[in-house]
Amino acid sequence: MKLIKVGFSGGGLGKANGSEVAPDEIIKSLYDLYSNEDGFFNEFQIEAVDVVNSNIIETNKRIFDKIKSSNKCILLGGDHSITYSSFKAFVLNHPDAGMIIFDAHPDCENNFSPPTQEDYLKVLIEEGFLNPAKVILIGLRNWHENEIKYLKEKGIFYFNMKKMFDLGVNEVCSLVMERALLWPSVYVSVDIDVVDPAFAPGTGYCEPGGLTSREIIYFLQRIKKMRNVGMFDIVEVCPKLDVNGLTVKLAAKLVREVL
Ligand SMILES: [Mn+2]
Repeated sequence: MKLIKVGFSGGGLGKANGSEVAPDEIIKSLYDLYSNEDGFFNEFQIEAVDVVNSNIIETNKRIFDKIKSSNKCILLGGDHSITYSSFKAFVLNHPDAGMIIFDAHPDCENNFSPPTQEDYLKVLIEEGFLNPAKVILIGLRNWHENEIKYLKEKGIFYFNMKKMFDLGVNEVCSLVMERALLWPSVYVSVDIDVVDPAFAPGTGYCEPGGLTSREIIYFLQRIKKMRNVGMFDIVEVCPKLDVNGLTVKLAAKLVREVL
């Protein structure tokens, strides 16, 4: 599969500064993982979007053009704003696509144009690129009042961490897959802050009480087997905030498992 580096932190409101080097760091770590847990060494090719960190509009355009002409691929961010243009290009080639999103936050804060890392999801919905009935959010545990109102108003399906703990990861994963298998195609977005900072401290918005490393690996190992998954992104890794490279290594492991 193709890995596309998008080392862009300009949509990050300052909190993602440093995430522009994450794609290279993750790929370096990826070479230390000889196979996935099923024992396969799946090949990958590396490409990059030539980002302009001071210009979000130009960068969005370049992301869009790159993804538009790409088949199944994994995008390595960068801050979460990159998912905006990436999904827009994906849905152009995959009409009525839905999104499975792992994130500690709903990212539905404002309706900024171009969107930042805090509102890319709301803007995709408001601009009509994404049907809110085809969104599943997993791992939420910190939100603004207006965000939870928005989720409810739009009928967006979500599993916060409380519900996840009640139901168990296995059951939640089955429910997610049952629902998403009805969509024509699926874009999977992983904001690394869905993982507990004990396992993934290298990110701008640490939120205690998240998934363990094993739980996110479990989810992705099952979800990648869905026939309609067309694309993954992994965002918000910030190497300069990392501890012993744990977050970078986890991101590399997730890439290895979904390749
Ligand atoms: Mn996010």
